[in-house]
Amino acid sequence: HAWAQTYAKATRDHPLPTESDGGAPIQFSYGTAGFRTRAEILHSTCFRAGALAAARSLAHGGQTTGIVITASHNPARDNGVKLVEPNGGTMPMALESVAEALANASEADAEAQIAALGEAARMVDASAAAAARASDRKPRVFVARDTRASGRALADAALAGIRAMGVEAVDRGVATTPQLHYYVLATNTGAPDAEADYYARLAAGYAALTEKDEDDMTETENDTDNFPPLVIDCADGVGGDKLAGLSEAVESYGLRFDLRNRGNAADSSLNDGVGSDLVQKARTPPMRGGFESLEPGTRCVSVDGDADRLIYFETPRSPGEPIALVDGDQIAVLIADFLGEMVREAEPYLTDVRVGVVQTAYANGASTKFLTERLGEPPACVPTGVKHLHHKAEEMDIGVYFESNGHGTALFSPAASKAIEEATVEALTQRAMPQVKALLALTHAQRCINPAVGDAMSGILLVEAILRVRKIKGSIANLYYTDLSSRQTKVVVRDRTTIKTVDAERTCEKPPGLQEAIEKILDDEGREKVRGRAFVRPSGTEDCVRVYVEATDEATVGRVTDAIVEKVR
Ligand code: 16G
Ligand code: ZN
Repeated sequence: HAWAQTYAKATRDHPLPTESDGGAPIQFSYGTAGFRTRAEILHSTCFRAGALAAARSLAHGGQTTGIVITASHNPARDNGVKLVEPNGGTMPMALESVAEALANASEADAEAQIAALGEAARMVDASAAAAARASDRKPRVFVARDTRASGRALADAALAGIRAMGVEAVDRGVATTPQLHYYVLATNTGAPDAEADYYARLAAGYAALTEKDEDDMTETENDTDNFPPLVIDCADGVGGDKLAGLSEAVESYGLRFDLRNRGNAADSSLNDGVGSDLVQKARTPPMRGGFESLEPGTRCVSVDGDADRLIYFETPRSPGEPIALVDGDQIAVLIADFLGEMVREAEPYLTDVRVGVVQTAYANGASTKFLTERLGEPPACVPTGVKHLHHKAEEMDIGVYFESNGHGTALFSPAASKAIEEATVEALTQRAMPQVKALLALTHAQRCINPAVGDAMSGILLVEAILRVRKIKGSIANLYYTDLSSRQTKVVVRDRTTIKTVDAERTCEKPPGLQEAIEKILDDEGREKVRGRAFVRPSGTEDCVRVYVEATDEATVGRVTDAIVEKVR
């Protein structure tokens, strides 16, 4: 390899951490969403991840790839690194073991690192390989980071890793995870990829989707114009600045944001007492940002530390009441229902385009039941982690996927996009105006969505647009169904790897007897009557086991949880 020598020399300047894990070297693993751990031990990993992203650019004939330095919703002291492929997607799972071999090879063993990089530079599917051979692009990697204090130094390590491969490294500065994914996709498809272009694209999609036609205009000064500003908890993270940028782009279309926890206050603290993870799991409003003094029932959004998740909630209707949560499941149903209706209204010009939904086992059973009835078949269920959901949604014409925690988006297959375009032309020729209107809504929705990955910013625009189009001004909690009670519990065990799950994490295959015990606990409660459901799985991001229990009432959920936790310990 042309780069082997320079790389072998450079890697010596980026040694592995000197700390060890009880005598043994620290083992880095490419978890659910990249390498993620305490920031101070990530230096060599970021250098090597930079080299890996460079190898991926080489593999794709010089198409741009990317690196994001972030630990999302995890504490400020952590950091992490994830790779972005030329299509704006996440690193293929088949490369995870290569990435781990690279991250864990000793620095003296440059050979092992070079072997792993060589493998990454070769691993492409046949069509990509052919395109790569035909390409004469100059290889390049974009690097972005969130607002963590450790980010600058780790980004520098990644930039050095890219340059060690003789590949151009572009520092894209501070950005959200979905922004960087978008930049990579945009540049490879010849679209403008500056930050302002990203905002302009989303804002234009929002504007077009919410533009009023004549019928609406004649309504008495449509009061949907007077939506109050949307209150957004930015988790004291990168979303603070970036949502301010988006806000400028959408303001003239009547969408206003009231941004809180922007990371610029004296008491700012990333993800600590704020952010979507807290709001969704603890079902409380953010602890800072003045949420307690909002009007009862105010619609709010919480994003996470790298702004790829969003959760809606409404402040308590009366003192002492909990917030009304609008989690990823409810957001998915809102979006899928809207897109599904547009598809139906576009008939007979649009045919054979179906809207599907992808969930995980954590989806509230009430949402699954609702969708099963609405779609005529159960939504797809896959293991936790965006990569699994995204992958499945790619198989659908229009695939809406969301995790309950707010990661998600809607994907339009190339065939569906083309069918929508063609149907629009046909319907216009026939002057079939209701169908044209529905088809244009599908076109505009695609622009309002980040086409690369789930994105809190584009998610907010899409939801807000749907609410305006549908003239929904009141509460959006439990709009379609009422959530069953549920609880997620964290259990610390000696070795979480002894638990192995199958069937999209819904069944424990190991250790022997655990699944039978769970079944018996549910049966003893009268499973059917209480609509009981429970599962146990090892976390992909923390050293713990997660227990999920759902039933019609809190008391049952509590009893089942206690009984299962006892079996797991
Ligand atoms: C990561 C995943 C998220 C998943 C979570 C589960 C991405 C971008 N993020 O944050 O999708 O819900 O891990 O963590 O894939 P857990 O296994 O610790 O519950
Ligand atoms: Zn995130």
